Amino acid sequence: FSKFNWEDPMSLFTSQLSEDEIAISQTAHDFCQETLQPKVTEMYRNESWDPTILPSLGELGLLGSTIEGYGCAGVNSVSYGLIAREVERVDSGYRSIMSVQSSLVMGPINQFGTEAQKEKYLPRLAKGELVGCFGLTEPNHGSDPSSMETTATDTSDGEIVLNGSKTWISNSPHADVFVIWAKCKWDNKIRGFIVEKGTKGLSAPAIKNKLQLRASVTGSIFLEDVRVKRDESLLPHARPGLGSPFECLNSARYGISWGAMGALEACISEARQYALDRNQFGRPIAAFQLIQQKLADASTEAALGLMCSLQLGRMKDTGEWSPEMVSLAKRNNCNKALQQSRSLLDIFGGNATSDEYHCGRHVQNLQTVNTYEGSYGIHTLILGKGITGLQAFAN
Ligand code: TGC
Ligand code: FAD
Repeated sequence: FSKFNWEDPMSLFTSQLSEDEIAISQTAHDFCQETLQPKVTEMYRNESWDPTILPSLGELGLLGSTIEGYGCAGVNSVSYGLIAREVERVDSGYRSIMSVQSSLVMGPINQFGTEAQKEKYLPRLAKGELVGCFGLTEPNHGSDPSSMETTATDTSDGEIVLNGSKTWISNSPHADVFVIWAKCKWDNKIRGFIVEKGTKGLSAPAIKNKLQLRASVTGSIFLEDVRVKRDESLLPHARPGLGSPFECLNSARYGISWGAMGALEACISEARQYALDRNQFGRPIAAFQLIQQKLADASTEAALGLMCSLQLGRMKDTGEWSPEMVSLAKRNNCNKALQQSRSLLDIFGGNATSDEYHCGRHVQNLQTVNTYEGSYGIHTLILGKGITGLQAFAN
C-alpha cells in the first residue's frame, strides 16, 4: 500500500496530473502563499484594493491563462482550475479578482471580439496593466438576467447609446475595461459591449461594508447616455441572446468549482493543526472522536470535489463536457465547501471569532461563492432540467 497522505487523500495530485500541470500548480501555490497570504487579513479588514495583485499574477502568466496568443500562457483547463484552487486557498475574493479578469473579461473579448479589440485589450489585461469587469447582474435582475433593463440604442451614425445600471460587479470601481451586457432596442436581443473607463456617463462606485468577500472590491455600474462607437465597442461574434454571456460563465463556474475546494482545503489544514495544538481534558482535542469526524467529513468532501473538478477539466480539454456538468460541479463543491468549512469552524472554539485564524473568513466568503455565478438553487434547477427535460425556473 502507498502511505496515506491527508493533504491528498486520494493521491489525485501524485497520480493524475502531468508534469506541466504540477509545475503550474506549484508556481501558483508558491506565489499565493508567499505574496498573497501575508496581506490577506489586512485587506479583508479594510476592504482594500491592492493594485499590485493583478500585475503580479500577470507576470507569472496566471491571467487569461487558457487563451492562446496575445501574451497569454495557453495552458489547458485543468491548469486553469489548479490556479483557481491555489488562489482561493488564500481567499475567495482574490480568486474573484483573477477569474473575472480571465474568464469574464478576457474570455469574451477573445471569443467574441474583433482582431482589433483583441490586440488592443488582451495583452494589457494579461499583464494586469488593465483591470476588467463583467456587468450582467442588475438591481432587479440577478438570477433572471433575461429580464434585464439596461438598453443599447443604435443612433444610425455609428454610435451606440447605453443606459441602465448593474450591481454587485466584482472589480468595477477599479476597472479600466467594462464588458456590459445590454438589451438592444432594435431587436430586443442581449449583446455585449466594451466600455472604457472615463467614457462620459459611466460611473462605478464601490459597494462598501460587505460582510463577505471583503478582499475583493465590488461595485455598481451606472450608464447614463453612454455613447460608444459601434465598431469599437460591440462584441460582434457574440450570438445575440444570453448564450454568449453564459458561455463565459461556464468557464468561470468551472474555475470556482476548483477554487471552493482550495478554500475548504485551507480550512482543513488550519483546523487540523489547531486541533493537534489545542489541549482540553489533558489531551489534544484532535484525539476526540467528534473532532475527528469533522475532519474526516471535510477531507472526504474535498477529495470527492477535487476528483469531480479534475474529471470536468479533462472533459473540457477533450471537448466532451456540457453546461450541466459545470452546474453539478459548481453547485456541489461550493455548497460542500460552505457546509464543511462551517463545521470545521467549531473546532476553533472562541478563537473562531478571531481573524488571526483564516477559517472564519473562508466561511464568510463561501456564502457569496455559493450564490454568485448562479446560486445553489439555480444550479439545482439547471440540473433538474437536465434530468427531467422540464424547466422549473418560471411558469
Ligand atoms: P434559457 O432560455 O435557458 O437560455 C437562454 C439561452 O442561453 C443558452 N444557454 C447557455 N449557453 C451556454 N452555456 C450555458 N450554460 C447556457 N445556459 C443557457 C440557451 O441555449 C439559450 O440559447 P438560445 O440560443 O436558445 O437563446 O435561459 P433563461 O433565461 O431561462 O435562464 C435560465 C437560468 C436561470 C439558468 C439562467 O438565467 C442562469 O444561469 N441564471 C444565473 C445568473 C448568473 O449566473 N449570473 C452570474 C452573473 S456574473 C457573476 O456572478 C460573477 S461573480 C464572479 C466572481 O467574482 O468570481
Ligand atoms: P436573486 O436572483 O434575487 O435570488 C434570491 C434567492 O432566490 C436565491 O436564493 C435564488 O436561488 C432564489 N431564486 C431565484 N430564482 C429562483 C427560482 N426560479 N426558483 C427557485 N429559487 C430561485 N454579477 C455580475 O454580473 N458580475 C460580477 O462580477 C458579480 N460579482 C459579484 C460579487 C459579489 C460579492 C456578489 C455578492 C455578487 C456578484 N454578482 C456579480 C451578482 C451575482 O451573480 C448575483 O448576486 C446572483 O446571480 C444572484 O442574484 P441576486 O443576488 O439578484 O439574487
